Amino acid sequence: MAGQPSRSRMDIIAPVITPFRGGRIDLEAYADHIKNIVRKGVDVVFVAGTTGLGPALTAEEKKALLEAASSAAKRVIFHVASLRLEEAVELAKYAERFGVEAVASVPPYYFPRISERQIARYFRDLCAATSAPLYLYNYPAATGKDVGAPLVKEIGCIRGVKDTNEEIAHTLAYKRLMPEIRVYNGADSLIFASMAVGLDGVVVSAANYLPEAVSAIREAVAAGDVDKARRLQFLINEVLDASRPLGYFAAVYELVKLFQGYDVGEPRPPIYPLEAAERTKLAAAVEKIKERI
Ligand code: FW2
Repeated sequence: MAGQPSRSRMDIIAPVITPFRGGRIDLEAYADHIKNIVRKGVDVVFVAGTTGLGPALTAEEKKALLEAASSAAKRVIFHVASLRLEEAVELAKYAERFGVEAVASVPPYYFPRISERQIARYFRDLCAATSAPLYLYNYPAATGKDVGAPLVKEIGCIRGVKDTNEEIAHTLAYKRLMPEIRVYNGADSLIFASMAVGLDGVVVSAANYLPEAVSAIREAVAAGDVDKARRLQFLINEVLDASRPLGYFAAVYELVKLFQGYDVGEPRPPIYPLEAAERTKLAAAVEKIKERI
């Protein structure tokens, strides 16, 4: 297995963006981007998550990303969710050959009124399909389903949770009911809070464009420097305020360019790239933030 999770410090997990050029993935840019953010404090990369536009990728594209990520980082989590169980199972099995730290999945999404029994069955089927630990990716705002702590406990085979949720109490409930599993929060606005309450770490898009700041928040929390950690968190919040109205997942590509100084391609429609006027507006906001980082 590639790298066991460190118990002694909180993990910074980057849901890595998927760089496209002319509709095709640029795997070299992907691997170079991963190497840069790992150098700057990222511990684990999350492949084909939301920021990576996972639900809009083919199975072959996800496999290619996993291979590139595994060559660039020691610790990898692979998001395998698919509305075709057969495909999710195939990806979960495929992940074994790369010694991933975990495979993760959102619950079956889009369809309203899927029962708790059906959600539990989906996760148990995935657990049975792979020897890799299975993590729940809970993102109710995106999937329309909240798989809370009691259901995870009942499912029984889930070894970690990434909860993209701005309610920290919701995330803490997993830890309270199941202290033995890894619990991460996925909200960019809660990096400081997640670390301060002793979660196992964070899974945040900001680790793509400001890995140094996310890492500095972790160091400040460890040193008890609450003022510094909160100041950095608020600067990230300013980035969110400037970029969310433009379409956050497209804006992340520009933010990497603006903060890290290199081109990581663009998203693929229907996640349309920012237009020129939007890029100019974002660049002006980032200039002001950069002065204070
Ligand atoms: C992913 C994440 C992080 C996001 C969050 C979006 O897969 O992209 O949920 O940073 O703002 O886990």
